[in-house]
Amino acid sequence: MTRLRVLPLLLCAAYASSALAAADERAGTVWNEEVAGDLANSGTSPTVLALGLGSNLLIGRTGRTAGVVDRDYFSFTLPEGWQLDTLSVLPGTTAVGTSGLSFIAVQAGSQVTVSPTGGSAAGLLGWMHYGENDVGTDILQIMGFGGGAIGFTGSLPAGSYAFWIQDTGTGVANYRFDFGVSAVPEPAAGWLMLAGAAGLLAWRRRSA
Ligand SMILES: [Ca+2]
Repeated sequence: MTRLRVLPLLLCAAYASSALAAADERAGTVWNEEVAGDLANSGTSPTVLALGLGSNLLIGRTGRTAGVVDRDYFSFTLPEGWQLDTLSVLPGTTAVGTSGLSFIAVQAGSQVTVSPTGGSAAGLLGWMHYGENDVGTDILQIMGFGGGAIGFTGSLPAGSYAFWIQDTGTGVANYRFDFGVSAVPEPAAGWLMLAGAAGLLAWRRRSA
């Protein structure tokens, strides 16, 4: 009887510890324009970023100075077994112009080929207008509902993605984003969890 009680608990503990180990791999700051310089201004040759599992901070600025809009383009590739779960707007994010909103978009692949002045979202995976009111919000799913875009729901799976950020208002708009990347639960871990849950259920039935 003792073995039956302990086994499911051990299985659950094993699953929990593997999940915690994955969460511990926090990547930190992936790009800070103040330190690393301005992100690429061209969608077809974006700055290539290397994201890690966990938190990936992106700090930069856009806006219009002396009549020139500073557009920021970057891309990254999520290897097999990884996914992008969240895109959080962090404190320090500001927008300029009359709308008080900046623009962020994502296109599948390693380039943004959609024209920044074309006025059409066709070809984009998703987009959104964000501002100070979105601080503390995970906007990934909202981007997936961007009108005129291909759209997506849930996490973005393994693959390459190119992002485009801009604020065409006059002045400097700061942005701070956190890209939350996780490892897709391995089938083995899933089976382990199911086995643990089944064992627990059997144990509770026996107890009752
Ligand atoms: Ca910039």
